[in-house]
Amino acid sequence: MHKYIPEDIDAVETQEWIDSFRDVVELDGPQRAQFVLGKVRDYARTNGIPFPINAGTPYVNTIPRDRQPPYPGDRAIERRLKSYIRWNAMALVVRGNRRSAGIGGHISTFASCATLFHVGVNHFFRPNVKERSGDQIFFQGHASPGIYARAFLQGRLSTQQMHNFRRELAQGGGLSSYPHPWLMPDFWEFPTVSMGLASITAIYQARFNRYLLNRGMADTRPCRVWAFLGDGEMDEPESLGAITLASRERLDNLTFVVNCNLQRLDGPVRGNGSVIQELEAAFAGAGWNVVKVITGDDWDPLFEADADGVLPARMGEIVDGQWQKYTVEPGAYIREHFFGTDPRLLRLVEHLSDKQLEKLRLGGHDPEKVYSAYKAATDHQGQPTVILARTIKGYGLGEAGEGKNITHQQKKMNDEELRSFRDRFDIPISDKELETRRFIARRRTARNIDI
Ligand SMILES: Cc1ncc(C[n+]2csc(CCOP(=O)(O)OP(=O)(O)O)c2C)c(N)n1
Repeated sequence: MHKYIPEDIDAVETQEWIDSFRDVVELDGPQRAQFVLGKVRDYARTNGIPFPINAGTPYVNTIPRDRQPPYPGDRAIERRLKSYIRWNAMALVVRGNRRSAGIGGHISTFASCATLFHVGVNHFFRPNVKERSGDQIFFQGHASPGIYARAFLQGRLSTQQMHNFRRELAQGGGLSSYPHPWLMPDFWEFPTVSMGLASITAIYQARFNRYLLNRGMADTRPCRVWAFLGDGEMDEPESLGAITLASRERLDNLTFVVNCNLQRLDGPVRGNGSVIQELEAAFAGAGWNVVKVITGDDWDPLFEADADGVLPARMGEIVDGQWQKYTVEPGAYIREHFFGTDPRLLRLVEHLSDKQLEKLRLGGHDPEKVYSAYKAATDHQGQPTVILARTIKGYGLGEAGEGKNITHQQKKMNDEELRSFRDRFDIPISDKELETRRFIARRRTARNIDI
């Protein structure tokens, strides 16, 4: 970002270099081209010409559309279930705070990582069964309402427990604020909410699994360790403190998923920079396999129509504070300020309405992009993988906080905000029922509704 780019003092010579390089690619293939470029770089370095290490790649998806595997699930059913879980997670916090203001809880973190979580549970995470050990998952601590919401829909938690979120000692039992096996031994496997714990513990867990295997003590081959982490959380010293250990030990049984909503507790993670590019450089430099999931399927046709490569270049210019601004502004603003800097960019979106521009989906909210990244991570051998997924904090909350600085602390929603949340995710709750902020349950009970 904002690197110093010297002026091109001889454009003809520059073009000749590019033409020769293209010839090598076309005639001898990409491997030979990489080899030649490597030789030029080595020549520069051994002759004292500074050649900075650059672990960054353009600000686009690592996996292009034509390399995406087919999605194995039923998107419509999955979306329906995910929407109900979104609703229950929101209702858990909002109801709690109506009963007792200040009881706390977080809506926006799970709202941002719901798709990251659901693609995992629907297609990747394997439970412990008699014949083999299962996967070990470190959940992003502030997303706990979403995990409870799913367990409730499955019938694993009672309505009473849901009513008593953050009131474990209340009559009938309750739910702890955050993941902790000491507080809820039959539910949580790992404590995570003190930020930085999940990352370093996940690395040592993956390493310990290898230790058990290598000494013939347990067959841990089927176990994969997944850690869901916040982008702000990556600033804790423990988060990056052991990442070279993971690559040195070739822990390909380990996947990090960083929920890059670009926000932390009360503001941007990197207002004037790019946290995704920074993390990519840190992890790639430490020897990890890095998979970036930046844009969703709405963007694919734009990239494909962009013959001059102006779109990736423009994306690379935008700092995170500005991305956040696009999240809270209407489509007309995005057209003027993002696409409006070059007529070629404007032409790419002339067929889209302002509303469509506003809704251009990001990668971390697109199940197919997320599935591709998880598949690439689980297939990859010899290195741990980090997935950097671009999301929006408070996704779906609209005026109640989507992408706003206050969203982390949002615990209340008025009737109007609830109505738009319900409509956006097609939740089967009538206007009358909105008032009660009911949970959606598997079976009809006195206080909940059926699905
Ligand atoms: C060690 C530690 N310091 C501070 C906090 C308080 N805290 C809770 S959430 C949060 C911000 C989380 O930001 P991020 O990791 O980006 O996750 P997000 O909720 O935005 O997805 C902070 C600072 C904490 N939980 N742990």
